[in-house]
Amino acid sequence: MLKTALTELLGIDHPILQGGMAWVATWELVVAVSEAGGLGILGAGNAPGSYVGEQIKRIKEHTRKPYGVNVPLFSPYVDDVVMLCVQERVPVFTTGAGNPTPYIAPLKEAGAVVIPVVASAALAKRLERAGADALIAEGQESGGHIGDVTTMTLVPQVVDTASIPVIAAGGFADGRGLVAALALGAAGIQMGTRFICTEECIAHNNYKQAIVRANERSTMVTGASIGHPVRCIRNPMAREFEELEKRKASEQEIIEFGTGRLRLAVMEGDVTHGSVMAGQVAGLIHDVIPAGEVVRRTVAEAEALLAHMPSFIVS
Ligand code: TUI
Repeated sequence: MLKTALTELLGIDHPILQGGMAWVATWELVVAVSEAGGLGILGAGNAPGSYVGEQIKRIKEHTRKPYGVNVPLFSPYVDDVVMLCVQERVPVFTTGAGNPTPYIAPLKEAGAVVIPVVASAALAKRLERAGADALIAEGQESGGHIGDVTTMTLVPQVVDTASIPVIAAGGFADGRGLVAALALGAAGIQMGTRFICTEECIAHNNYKQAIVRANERSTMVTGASIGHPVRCIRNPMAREFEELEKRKASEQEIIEFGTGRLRLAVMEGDVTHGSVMAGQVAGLIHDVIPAGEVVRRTVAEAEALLAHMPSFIVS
């Protein structure tokens, strides 16, 4: 077992969070990860409160372990989702793609542990002052909406800035990554892409296989020209997106082109016209296994590596 400031803060067995991915991180995956001793996180995405409420109900029916809910701050339903999480006493709340300051106090008053995702040390500092309980420092290797700093450089700079626990995200899929994150001063990791390739994840099998087939150069970033950089697998959709951006199509045209693409890939399995969001770590993922196995494998690898580390020191 690995005990860190994160396992203590959340009351979980292993310092592993499952990213709260829109459309992908539904109650089935959340329950599997939390039951395995990690923290499963529901992805609210752009969904309304009614959907999120139904998902929370299912989670509560299937596990008594801690779990989380993530909301990207550009969702039109942020206020509803936050209110619902307050009412439902959701134990952990994570945010992405923006500054969650106004939501921190109400969530904390309801007893939630609030963990924003940050892509810069500057925002990390501001959010610690605003009352965040921990921070997820996410590098540009991640899938989906990203910042522009690498995980390797962002994590230690956030660690140096903040005195609350830091969780490293972006580029993690195994125990080697977990040990590296601990070495950078993080108290744990969050994995997204790795948890898509699990039996409990409801993403279409075509989506999972696109990740299994990918190598380290299979992803690219779309949407940077309109301020929404999103990392996804390089497919015909992503190339067409790139062409639109190159010929400086209007923001409205680009938004219209991108709308609904993630749902198309995740739910319909259309990995040609859909947006297959995935991190650069996709090339490290070769199988679809139970989510609990991801947690157990990652911890076992990390423990073996850590036990071996003292042998590098010679006197
Ligand atoms: O949120 C994410 N990743 C996401 S959200 C998402 S949903 C979506 N659906 C369809 C199309 C596009 C997106 C897919 N992937 N990750 C967390 C994250 N947050 N990464 C980077 C950031 C971030 C960036 C800037 C956090 C804060 C921030 O602050 C800017 C500011 O306001 O200071």
